[in-house]
Amino acid sequence: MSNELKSFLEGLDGLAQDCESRKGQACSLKELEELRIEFLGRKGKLASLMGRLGKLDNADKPAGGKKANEVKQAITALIDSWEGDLNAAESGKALSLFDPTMPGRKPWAGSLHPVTLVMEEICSALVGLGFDHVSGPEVENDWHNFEALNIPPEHPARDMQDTLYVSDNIVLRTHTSGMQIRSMLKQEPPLAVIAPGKVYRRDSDLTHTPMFHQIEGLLVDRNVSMGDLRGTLTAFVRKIFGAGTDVRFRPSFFPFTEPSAEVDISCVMCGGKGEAGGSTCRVCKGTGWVEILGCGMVDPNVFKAVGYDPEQYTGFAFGLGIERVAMLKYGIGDLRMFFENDVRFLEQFA
Ligand code: 2NL
Repeated sequence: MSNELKSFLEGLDGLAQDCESRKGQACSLKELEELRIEFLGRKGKLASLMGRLGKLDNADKPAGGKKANEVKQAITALIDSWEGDLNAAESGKALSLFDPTMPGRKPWAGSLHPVTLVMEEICSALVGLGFDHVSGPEVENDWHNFEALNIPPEHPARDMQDTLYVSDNIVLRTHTSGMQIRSMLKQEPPLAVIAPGKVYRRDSDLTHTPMFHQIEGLLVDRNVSMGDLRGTLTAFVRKIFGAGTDVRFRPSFFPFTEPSAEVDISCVMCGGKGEAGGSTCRVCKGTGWVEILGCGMVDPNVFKAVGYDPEQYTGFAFGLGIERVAMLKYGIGDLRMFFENDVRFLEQFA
């Protein structure tokens, strides 16, 4: 073997060893590509060695060319295998961020507000008793909110202290009665409607909020009596608070009903005993009763305002606060809970 060939073959072996010694040096695919160019590129280390192949004796060329091919393939195979390793490492890194065995995150589903839940329950109980659901504006004029309801101009309910005025003649409705006044203006008896919604009062302390929810009911026909009122409301509260609920009617006063009454039910907390666990019941304060709604026979003056003949028709009406019912039903002690919208409170009603 000629010295030229020997030195050429040694050069090729050296190149292969050089490449092998670079194992682990390329830490990214970009660095590996630079390594590939260094060894196999057009102006790379193998290419510059190959310049010496043409200067060998013709007899030595086949052996030199064969070796050069082998070394080229060995280097290519080496770099290809490192590329495989790098790719595996990269995807391993990605997998460690997303452990596919982790349980999925539960989507957050909203739930209805307790005031909405109670409102819907009360409405469907009354619709079940035959009442129609009506709606109307929260910004109301003086006539619908006061005048038609037998609340005269000098009545204290009209005082700026109690009512939120938009202008001289326009208020934020202080009760939902305006909707029922509209129902009566629109149609002749018989009529049975419920009017639920937000109402506004100029009042804000521990037990009052400037906005709260109310539902009122109104039934008008010939020969409607106080007995119809008692029977309807007793059936209604037993639907909401349970069949075992005791009911009592106490005389009261509202400008729009005569006679008027307030309805108490046996205490939802102590069952009417007045004490729970050896101490005075905090819900009924020991009386065994809690007030739940106000009601009465529609005052003839209200009928006159809407053009109904009070000699032909009689009717009953009632009203109740939704937040109050929700507090009793769910044992909530603080009115402010309904308006803070703390999810830890709200999600209990899911
Ligand atoms: C209460 C008491 C009440 C009415 C509301 C009414 C409506 C018309 C005619 C007559 Cl159109 N009355 N509504 C009657 C009695 C009581 O509400 O304590 N509400 C929270």
